[in-house]
Amino acid sequence: MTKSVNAFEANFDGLIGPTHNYGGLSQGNIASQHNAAQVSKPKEAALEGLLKMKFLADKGMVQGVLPPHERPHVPTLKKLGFSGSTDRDVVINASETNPLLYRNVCSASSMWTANAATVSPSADTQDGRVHFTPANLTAMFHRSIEPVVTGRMLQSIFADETHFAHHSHLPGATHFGDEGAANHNRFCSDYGLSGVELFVYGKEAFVKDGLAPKKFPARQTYETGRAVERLHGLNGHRTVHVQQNPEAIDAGAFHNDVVAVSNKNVFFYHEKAFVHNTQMQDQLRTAAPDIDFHFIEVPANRVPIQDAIKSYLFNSQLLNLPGSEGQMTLLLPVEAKETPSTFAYLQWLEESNHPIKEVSFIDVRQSMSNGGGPACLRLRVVMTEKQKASIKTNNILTDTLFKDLSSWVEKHYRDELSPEDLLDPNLLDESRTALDELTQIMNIGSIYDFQRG
Ligand code: SUG
Repeated sequence: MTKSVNAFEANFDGLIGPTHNYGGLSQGNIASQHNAAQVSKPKEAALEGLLKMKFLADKGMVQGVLPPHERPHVPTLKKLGFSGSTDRDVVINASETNPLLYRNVCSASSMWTANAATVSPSADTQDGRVHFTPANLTAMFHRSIEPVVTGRMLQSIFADETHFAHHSHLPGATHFGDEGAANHNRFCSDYGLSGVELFVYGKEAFVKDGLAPKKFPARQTYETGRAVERLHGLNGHRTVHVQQNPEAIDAGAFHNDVVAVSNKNVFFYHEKAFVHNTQMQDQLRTAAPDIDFHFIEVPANRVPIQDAIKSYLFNSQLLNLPGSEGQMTLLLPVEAKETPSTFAYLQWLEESNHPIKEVSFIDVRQSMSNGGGPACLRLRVVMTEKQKASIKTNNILTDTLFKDLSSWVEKHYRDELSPEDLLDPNLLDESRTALDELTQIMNIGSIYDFQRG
């Protein structure tokens, strides 16, 4: 067995941006479709997100923060031929010409950092570095404009090349559709030991008439997982690729993390999550005989798939809180408490003989109304103390950073945004002023296009 180094899981949450709104942009995401054109509350949303981060930091978890992206995104508008003598004119031109298109470049969707990238810890990679591949997010236009800036941010934070390796996002069309860590699980006995990485895909891109959802898009392909496996230098024997159940995608599980969540040796998932559940278990056990897997499969007759999706039971964080002696905590959205079948299941789970010994609930309703639960809001980065110490930017949450970010939100964010408010060109300057100040708070350098001229 390989030697374990002392490693831990850090969670990097996306700070919710000043243009948080309900654009109705994501086909196949029930909440996004259902809440289209509702009035959003950007300040409340960002403060909810910060409180979630603080909750975990106070429990002793290493909690990181990823800054929001610049929105409205003028460089995209310019690439699409919108012009004007100033950026404000470009924004006015685009919002008047095509308000629907304009809404796409205003989305604060970078908050869901589970989709920012796929991350492989150093214990799994050939060169012993942590590898990052930003997700191309090709399935949805409003998200496809994220990867370049995401890559820039990750490179600024995880800058030390002796510890971290960065790849470009995958090229091409939806054939290499990549939604990042939302379709990726890593199992291990201990964070510092070699793990097994599980890539979940919705369809195979280069197979004719393969199994695929009928109603909603399969955002991630098999070929994508294989490409990331190669790029990250993963051991092929300790990498598994399985297909998500098309039925789950058609019911609204647009990412696998809507129906499954893992931590260390534990996999908590819905009966309808995969095409072949038993085969998935066998593949994992064969790939990593050293890991004592613990599977918790939630039967559909106790929690119907629709309830799992509505409540986001699985879009929770499964955590080993420091000092918990190997027992796990599940941090869920409050909606899971309000849905009778999921609440009853959770009460049973806490009493039963499973490693999940505690359930906690957190209010992230502003994000949930766009289909983003606690797990969507975080990117897991397993790292060592040495790797963490190499981070020189101010991205790890402390009491001071929490206070600074909360005051920053209070100062710059609007209380409400209606679909009409989104067309207000003043939002451009408001956001830029806020983000410029944020890069100073975080000491992260000029990551935004508007700062680079
Ligand atoms: O990609 N919603 C996001 C939600 C992402 C959730 N992430 C994970 N499951 N990991 C999406 O569909 C809605 C935007 C809008 O409609 O305004 C949106 O992009």
